Amino acid sequence: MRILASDALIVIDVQNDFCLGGALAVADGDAVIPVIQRIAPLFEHVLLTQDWHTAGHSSFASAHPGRKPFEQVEMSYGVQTLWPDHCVQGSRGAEFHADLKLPQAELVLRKGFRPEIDSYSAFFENDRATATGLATYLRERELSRVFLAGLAYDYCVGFSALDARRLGLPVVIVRDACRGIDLNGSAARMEAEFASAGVEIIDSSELTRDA
Ligand code: VGL
Ligand code: ZN
Repeated sequence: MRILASDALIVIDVQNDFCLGGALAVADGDAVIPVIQRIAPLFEHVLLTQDWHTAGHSSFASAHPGRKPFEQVEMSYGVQTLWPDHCVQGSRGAEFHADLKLPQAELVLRKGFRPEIDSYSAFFENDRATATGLATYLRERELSRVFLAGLAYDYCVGFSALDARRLGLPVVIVRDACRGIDLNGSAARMEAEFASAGVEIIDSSELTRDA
């Protein structure tokens, strides 16, 4: 697959808390880093997202007395899974993993900073309506196709992919550059949605730079 000047690689949430030893560690999460380091130079445009929660964020189980991580609660905007405290603004866990070295990244998009609402997707918060600004950013920069890599495959990567499709953007997920949480079948559910939404899934070995 040839990469074009109008393509953006969006690296989702490769932060300490989602990696080995982190507060919400994704199994084998660190394994995405060498793959991302290998493919990033093929892209003219690299963008990063950073999960960036307030202390005591409403997506944290600790903010809901009697509730535990990975349970679900009903919020004003629908069902929300509760997570361990993670990616608190300014914490070490919120920092990008030290082995992720992408100084060429043109944008760091922070999300999940509103105390009352979570944001898995890089495009819309979990009400699926509050915009992060990324859609407008891509449009103004004439970046018309997105490649996704990072963590977690079945949450932030997946929601970003589905929202991009909703916006009419072609989406390619680089599968081996992602790892998932797979909570109660979330990965299979997400993949069924990828299929009906037309999200393309490739292996990093399929990527080649346009000559
Ligand atoms: C994520 C759960 C909570 C992710 C972020 O990056 O996939 N998952 N916050
Ligand atoms: Zn989060």
